[in-house]
Amino acid sequence: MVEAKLNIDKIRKDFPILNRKVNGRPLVYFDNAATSQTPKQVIDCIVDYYGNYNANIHRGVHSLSQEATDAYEQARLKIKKHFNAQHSHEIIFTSGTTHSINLVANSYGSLLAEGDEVMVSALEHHSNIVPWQMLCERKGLKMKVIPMLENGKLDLHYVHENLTTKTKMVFVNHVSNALGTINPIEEIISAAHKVNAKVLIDGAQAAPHIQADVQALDVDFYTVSAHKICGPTGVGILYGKEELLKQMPPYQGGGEMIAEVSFVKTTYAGLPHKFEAGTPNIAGGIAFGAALDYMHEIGFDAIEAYEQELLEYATQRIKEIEGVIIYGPEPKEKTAVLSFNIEGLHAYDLGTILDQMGIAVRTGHHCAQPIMEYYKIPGTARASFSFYNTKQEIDIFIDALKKAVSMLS
Ligand code: C6P
Repeated sequence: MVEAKLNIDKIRKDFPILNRKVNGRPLVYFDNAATSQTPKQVIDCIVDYYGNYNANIHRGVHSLSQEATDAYEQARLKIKKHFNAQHSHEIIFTSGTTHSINLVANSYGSLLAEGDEVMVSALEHHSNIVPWQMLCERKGLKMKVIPMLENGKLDLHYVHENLTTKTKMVFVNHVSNALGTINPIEEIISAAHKVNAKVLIDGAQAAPHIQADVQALDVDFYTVSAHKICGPTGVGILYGKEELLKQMPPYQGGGEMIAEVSFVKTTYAGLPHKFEAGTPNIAGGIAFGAALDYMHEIGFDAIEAYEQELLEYATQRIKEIEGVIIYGPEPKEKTAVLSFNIEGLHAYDLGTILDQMGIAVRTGHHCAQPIMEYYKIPGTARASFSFYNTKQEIDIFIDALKKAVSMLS
């Protein structure tokens, strides 16, 4: 059994926060899609950086600066290897997915012209909608929206029927944060490339569960936030194909992104530095590498299989509750996200009562309002599982949910 393979007891000991109580009850943390918890290996890495070699990078000849630079660039290499990028300079450090998408929308977006079209999916997080809307307003572009279906999947007919030579970019998430839907990005990328459109895949929700291979996918841009994959907040990456990143103008100006500066003319550094203005989140970048090491030690295949077991178990158990409505596709077609409502009750009230019992879930629109609009609901309760969760925790959650329902009915 996969559960035994993972050695959950040992894994849970790596996460100090899982020992704490919330409102007098042992913490049951089911808000992993918002941010994952941090293992002590990653916490230790941050403490080690600040305690032993804190210095600015790419700047000093002194030893500390060189140690910090080496560690930061080692992390970039680990990330390159993890996503199977062809070159490490295709990995741009950012503050997270939101920053990565804004970078592409502003930089690659500046190469688009009035009358061009872009295509976005109805399943997106606001981070993959708003920067493009802002671009469309600025440049006079037309935005087409791939509709969603009742089952929480995308209407792929729309993609095939509406991609034209006018379409310059397509943006879709690998996995929906609100529903967990795993989108058929291979098919979308290949269809977009047939009309020469570039594709940005928002990998924020996929990264903790699925190891994406950017070369096999032939994706143009892929974005990730470290904090959803056992790393710290405030750091992430943009993967971009070298040929595209080279064509793109810098997004932000400042230190480190230049070759030479004068008041007559400034020239820019090569990749990846052209897109990394200012002092970055050095400890964060190094810790992102440590988080990937940690996840690989456990193994992405084992993680995915175990989380799938948790999802199937939770889905089956929650159906014991009368009036439960589950949103999104069947467990096999999504990551470990259970988005639900209970007829006649507000998700917010459920979340508040669950919190009183030590259980953390997210409630609301999950920064994906178009999905809520489609279902004509203000929001859902979302329980999202990680490899350090257990079936026993799901039992606690279901019991608590039953109590909450009887209190609110
Ligand atoms: N979703 C959630 O609870 P940042 O904030 O930049 O790290 O990630 C933004 C983001 C972009 N795309 C997707 C698919 C996401 O899920 C998120 C973050 C969190 O669902 C917080 S809103």
